[in-house]
Parts: sequence; structure tokens; C-alpha cells
Amino acid sequence: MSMYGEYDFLMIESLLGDEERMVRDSVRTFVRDRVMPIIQKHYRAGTFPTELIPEIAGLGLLGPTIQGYGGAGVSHLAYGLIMQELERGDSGVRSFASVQSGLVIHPIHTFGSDAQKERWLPGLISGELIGCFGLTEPDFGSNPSGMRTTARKDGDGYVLNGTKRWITNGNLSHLAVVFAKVEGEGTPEKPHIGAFVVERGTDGFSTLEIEGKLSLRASVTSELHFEDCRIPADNRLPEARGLKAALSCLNNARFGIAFGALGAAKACFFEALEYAKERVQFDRPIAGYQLVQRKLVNMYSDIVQGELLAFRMAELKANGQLNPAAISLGKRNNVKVALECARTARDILGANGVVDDYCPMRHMNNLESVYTYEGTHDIHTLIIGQRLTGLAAFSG
Ligand code: TGC
Ligand code: FAD
Repeated sequence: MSMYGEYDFLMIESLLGDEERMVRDSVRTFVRDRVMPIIQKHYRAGTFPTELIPEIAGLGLLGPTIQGYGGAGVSHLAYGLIMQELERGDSGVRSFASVQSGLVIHPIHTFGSDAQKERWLPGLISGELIGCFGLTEPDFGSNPSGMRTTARKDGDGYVLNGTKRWITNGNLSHLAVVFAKVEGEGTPEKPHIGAFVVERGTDGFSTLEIEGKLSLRASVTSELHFEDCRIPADNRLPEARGLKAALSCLNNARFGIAFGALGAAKACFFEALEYAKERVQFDRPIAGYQLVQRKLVNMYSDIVQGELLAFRMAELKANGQLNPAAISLGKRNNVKVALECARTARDILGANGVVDDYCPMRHMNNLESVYTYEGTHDIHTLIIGQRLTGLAAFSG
């Protein structure tokens, strides 16, 4: 079921072009037929459904906005809708695709040389190569500028040392896009940050999967270790200059999350709506009680407003006018909406809401990670606050 058709009071469907509708419908069918039957099993086991990777790639969902190298070259709105449909299934499946597209394919496409693009993009887009994005470190999450990972120029290569933590797709990856301070570049107080592609199998590079997650269980999250890890100079992305390059990649991923989170919210809303119409207490369906209707109406209202925000973001992005503060507005608002919808849906389902035969608690647990990654809710509060006041409140 969708927010379209009989539920589309604002005729949002009419904002979609034919290609966007087709893309959305094909991903929706894929999620219904291929993700939903296996997601409970993977979530319980704490495994990512790697068996779906060829189909995800076959549908053109990896690097879908890229023109050339095998990319479908779809619109930004279509990209957002892909993220939304994937996250309707599970945030872990959306994370897999958004990291590969927004944080691996995008930086190589934007900051790489022609030779680097030829070398890695076709494999990443066809799903034969999986990548990850290493920015966060154990002691530097919200404040990546403090990173300790270093790259030292040594002959015709660089030697990397350091640790990246909380890295989506880490243990699945054939290559990692890693940010490091380059010794001897910039000033001692503010060393230059560069981006490097490190391939699995390189001596001194290892990955360790993080166990015990109660959120995003159907997603692989890892630590990346670099110990005197020597890579060829050709593996440095030449156009990635400074932290700005890393932060600009986040714009893409945050844009996708603004759409994606609403997919999780919709899944929760429709499950709660159906349940409330069926569930009888005190001789009436609970959907007939005013308090339950208010919960459903609040969910619906928040989702529709979030959707309008996301669609406007896509419009601005298509025109090259989407600024970081607007992206923060979308990520911050829509993830909060989704988390609240998941909690409300869980409530409407009563005791049934706490088991994984129903989706709200799985989505709720996932959304706790989404609330934190790609800039925490409060970091986005501060980004918007800075834009409004002209004053940065990130540090004392
Ligand atoms: P600051 O001095 O503000 O900025 C440094 C330079 O970067 C520019 N800039 C941006 N450029 C493009 N897009 C953006 N969004 C940008 N934000 C900042 C800025 O203009 C400046 O340029 P220049 O030319 O002056 O050098 O940097 P700061 O160190 O004060 O930090 C600002 C802050 C806190 C907003 C930033 O560090 C931040 O966003 N922190 C949050 C970190 C974060 O989001 N990490 C995400 C890691 S990846 C991840 O979570 C993947 S989850 C998996 C999935 O997506 O599924
Ligand atoms: P911290 O920065 O320590 O923040 C802790 C708390 O302090 C938060 O509430 C925060 O809002 C608050 N806080 C911090 N600074 C301020 C301030 N100045 N003012 C007010 N409050 C503040 N990273 C990657 O690089 N690649 C990935 O693929 C990736 N995948 C991830 C997958 C998962 C499942 C998770 C959970 C995280 C992932 N991350 C990834 C890391 C993620 O980006 C970080 O967790 C996030 O940026 C926050 O950093 P932190 O966890 O160190 O929290």
C-alpha cells in the first residue's frame, strides 16, 4: 500500500514523471517480493542479505544518478524514491545502497581521475565491487576534523596508519574510501585531509565486524585498521581537497536519508492503520476510538509534510540549488518523524508491537542509528542554527 492512491490527499503522485513512477514501482515490487520474505531472518541473525546484491545492482540501484560507467542516469527524485522504497523494507538495505552510491561511487566519480573512474566505477555500479566510506574514528564522530588517521608520502606511494570505526559495509567491501591527514601538507595546526582508495588484500589493511548491534542488525558495520598500510600514489583521489570533500559526500547520503526514513515511516503507518481497523477491543475496532485516530492522523500528517519537504529538496537538487542547511532540515525532520511514527505504530499494535512479526519495532531500532549517523540530530540542529544566526555553536 502507498501514500498514493486513495491516501494521496495532496496528489503528490502527480509530481512524479513516468520514469520516476516506473523506478519507484519496480523497487517497491522488489522489496515486497524479495526483501520482505527474508528480512526477519536476517535481522534475527544479524546478517546482511548479500544474496540480494546482484538483483539490487541489476535493477540499477547502485549509482543510479551516474551517467556512463553503466549508471542509469536517473533523476535525483528517482534516487530519493529508490531510497524510500528500500527503507520501507529495512534501513539496513537502504544503508547498503546509499553508502555504495552516495559515499563510494559519488566521491570516485567527483574527485577521481579518469583512470580511477574507469578502474572502479563499472564494478561498483554492477555490484561486482562493494565499497565503504571511512570517515568516523573511535574518538572523532561528530567532529571528523580531529581525525588521527594519517597518510605519509613515501616514494611512489602513501603509508596509512589509523583506525576508522562504525563503517557500513566494511567487512563486505572490496575497497574503502578513506580520509586521512596528509603529513607535510597544510600546516602543523591544520594538516590537509586527503581521500584514498584502499583495496582489500593490501598489506596492513584489515576489517573487524562490530558485534552486538541492537539496531541495523541486517547491515554490516565494521572497524577498519591501517597499520603501515602502503598504497600506490595512484589510489589518492586527486580532486578531494580537505574536509570539505568528505562533507560534500555526506550531502548526497543525507539527501537519500531524508527520503529513505519516510519509507520506514510509511511501512509503520500502514501496518498500524490496518491493525487498528482489524483489532477489536471493547466491542469496536480500535481505529474507531478518537485517541487512536489522533495517533494515525498525526503520523499521516507528519509523513505528508516530510514528503513535501523531500520533494522540494529533490527539485532544488535538480537545479543545483540545494544547500547544506536545507539538507540538514530534511534529514533532521524526516528521521525524527520516522522514529516517532515507529514508536506510535508500536504503541497501536499493543503487545504485538514488540515482536518482529510486525515491522514497527525493527524500524524503530534501525532508526535509532539513522538518527545518529550522517550527522546526529543535534549536529543538524546546530548546522541549521548556524545558518539562522550566523553563529557556530559546535565548540566552546
Ligand atoms: P567546517 O569548518 O564547518 O567545514 C569545513 C569545510 O567544509 C565545508 N562544509 C561543507 N561543504 C559541503 N557540504 C557540506 N555539508 C559542508 N559542511 C561544511 C565548509 O564550508 C568548510 O569549507 P572551507 O572551504 O571553509 O574549508 O567544519 P567543522 O570541522 O567545524 O565541522 C562542521 C560539522 C560539525 C557540521 C561537520 O563536521 C559535520 O557535519 N559533522 C558530522 C559528521 C558526520 O555527519 N559524519 C558522517 C559519517 S558517514 C556516515 O555516517 C555514514 S552512515 C551510513 C549510511 O549513510 O547509510
Ligand atoms: P559523538 O560525536 O560522540 O556524539 C555523542 C552525542 O554528543 C550525540 O548526541 C551528539 O549529538 C552530541 N554532540 C556531539 N557534539 C556536540 C556538540 N558540539 N554540541 C552538542 N551536542 C554534541 N561513519 C562513517 O564514516 N562511515 C559509515 O559508513 C558509518 N556508518 C555507520 C553505521 C552505523 C550503524 C552507525 C551507528 C554509525 C555509522 N557511522 C559511520 C558513524 C556515524 O557517522 C557517527 O556515529 C556519528 O557521526 C556520530 O558520531 P559518534 O557516534 O562518535 O557520536
